[in-house]
Amino acid sequence: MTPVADPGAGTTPTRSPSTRELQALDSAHFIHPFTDHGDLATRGARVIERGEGIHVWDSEGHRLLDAMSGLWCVNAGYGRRELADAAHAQMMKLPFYNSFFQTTNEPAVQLAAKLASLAPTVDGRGFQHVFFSSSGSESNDTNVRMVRRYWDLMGQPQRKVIISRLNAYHGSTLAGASLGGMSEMHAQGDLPIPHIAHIGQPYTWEHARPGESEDHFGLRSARWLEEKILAIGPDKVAAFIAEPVQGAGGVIIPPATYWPEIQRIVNKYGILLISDEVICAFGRVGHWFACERFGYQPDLITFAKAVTSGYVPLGGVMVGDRVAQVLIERGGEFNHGYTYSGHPVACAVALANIALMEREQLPQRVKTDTGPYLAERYRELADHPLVGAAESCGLMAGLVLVKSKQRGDDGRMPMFPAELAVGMKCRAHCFANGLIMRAVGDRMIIAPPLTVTRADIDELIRLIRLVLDLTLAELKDLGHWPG
Ligand code: PXG
Repeated sequence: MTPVADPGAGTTPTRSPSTRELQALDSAHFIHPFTDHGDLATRGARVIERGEGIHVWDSEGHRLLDAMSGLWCVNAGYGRRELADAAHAQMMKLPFYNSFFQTTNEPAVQLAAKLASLAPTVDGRGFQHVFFSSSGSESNDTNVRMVRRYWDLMGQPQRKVIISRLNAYHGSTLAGASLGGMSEMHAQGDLPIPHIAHIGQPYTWEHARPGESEDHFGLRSARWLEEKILAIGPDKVAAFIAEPVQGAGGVIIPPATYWPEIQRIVNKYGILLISDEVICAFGRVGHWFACERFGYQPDLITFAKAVTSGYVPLGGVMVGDRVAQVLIERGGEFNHGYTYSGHPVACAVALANIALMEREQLPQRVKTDTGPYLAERYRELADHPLVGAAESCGLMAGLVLVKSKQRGDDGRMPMFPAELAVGMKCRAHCFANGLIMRAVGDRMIIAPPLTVTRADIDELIRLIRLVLDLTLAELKDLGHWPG
């Protein structure tokens, strides 16, 4: 570890701080996202020190298989020298210049053109333009402003409502958290802001009726959008926003019938469609942009995270021709932008990252090799006594921990009581056994780097089976099994 200044001993670098010292400094000064700091202070934060390939190491020397790609972003894996080289070269040439006041810079221009070439085109309609930000949240704020501006310019300023879904995650700014459908987020700070409405999510496990087919449920849940549009008044609805597969909500994969029906409905009422692909783009589900996989054509696509494989912050909005044409031809100045819109270093890293992904054919590999292989191996986990369902899409996957596989009178497998926090118990076994997996309630989810090999997937499945066994043993010890 690089020597840092000893706290309280002046500014001269002296020695490497111990894990305990870092934890104490962390507790004293660092407010973390989505964290209970009282709780964190009692246990001390885990200090992650370095990464290589699909692994990270903590400050105590433990190696962890990072099956979450950092936070759904390190798609190219850790330790990729060419990304660091691209940042270094660009920093030495031009570390920053803004793109306000009729100026631009080469990496931003090249990246915009590259992204336009990768975006899907259907019936001659595609994405020739990009707006840059530094995160997914900023990008979704941009979407709200852009959608409102579009409808103003179209002479329909009454179209203000953006419809989203419960359990969606669209970021943490006021607009992002409002668009999102997380009730714990809405409970803090008087959210959502006005003109946002929510419908249910297409989560078959939770919301399909007993005996209802996937296809039928897909159509029924898509029609919740039509019902909401009619309830609000079609002339007041501006847009619908959704993740192709809900990520933070627990890797909720919609039935195949869902997205085509959503497309039919937005077309019928002329409302804009925003595909929030902050997690799903850049190869995660086997395509550069996930809407291609699910067969729909959005007007705006939110991206961030894996555009740089998380090496530096960058986000943005792919602006479809329908919206771009109106903004450019009729809009004059759009009074919106960030200091770091089109940051040259972030854009240079993104270009190097996309070149790397093209060279290693990562989206293609996910589509034809590692994605299908993960699906096959992941499904096997459903034979574990704790697993009610195990499903995947590309390289994102979720499994449900259940109390019993015996279906109750309601036709469903019973779940553990929330207070038992079985998902968190399982997550603790993951960390203790060299695996990073996320728990969303009692859904355990993964999204490993796209560089994983079949052998890595075998190792991942072995570790997951191990932590499931350990979780089961703990539940038995606690007297909660059989449920
Ligand atoms: N949209 C989607 C679909 C996301 O997943 C954002 C927007 C916001 O991006 P920024 O860059 O502003 O964080 C995200 C972010 C989790 C988790 O617990 C997921 C995200 C962020 C933090 C935690 O799975 N996704």
